[in-house]
Amino acid sequence: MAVCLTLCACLSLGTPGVGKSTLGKELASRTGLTYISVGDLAKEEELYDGFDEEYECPILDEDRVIDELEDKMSEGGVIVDYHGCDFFPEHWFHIVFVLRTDNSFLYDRLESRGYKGKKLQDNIQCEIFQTLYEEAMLSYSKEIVHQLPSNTPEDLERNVDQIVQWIEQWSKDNN
Ligand code: DAT
Repeated sequence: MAVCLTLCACLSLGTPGVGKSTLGKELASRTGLTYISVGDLAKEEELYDGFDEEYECPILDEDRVIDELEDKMSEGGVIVDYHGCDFFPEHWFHIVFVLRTDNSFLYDRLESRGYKGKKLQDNIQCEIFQTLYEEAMLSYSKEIVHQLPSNTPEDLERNVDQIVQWIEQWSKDNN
């Protein structure tokens, strides 16, 4: 008998440097879900629509990103990593987690990534004003949005364990 499983889809959100890709890759190796970095996908497929001189970064072509991800999302079983979320269809995700990092840790991580000046300050402000957490709370049902601290390796370990448990529970409840 064929069994059709509904696969959980997770969205990992947060300011650059909070640890989304580190967490997403670790989760993928623990759960067998597929890790998708929207930033990497955009780079590989050149899903851009111009260049933002002020923020020194290419502008994401959100419609093309949605088109590109549509098939994978309908299969499910993915962990999507991106800093923002307001352009994703709401029904794509079953669990949304927003990683949060204290300024002192985030400052060092972004500085060692080569961020400086306005770009560094803007990203720190983005974290202080919890911009992406609020975007997530406006874009998804509040019950599926979870805020997680991401300051230390111990936080990372705890977050992975917790999310693995959520995914297992979600799979039991929905299959
Ligand atoms: P993001 O994908 O959000 O931009 P990242 O996964 O590349 O962030 O992590 C940025 C840096 O911080 C990288 O050197 C790994 C480190 N890091 C990530 N999560 C951490 C944690 N919980 N504790 C300590 N360092 C962490």
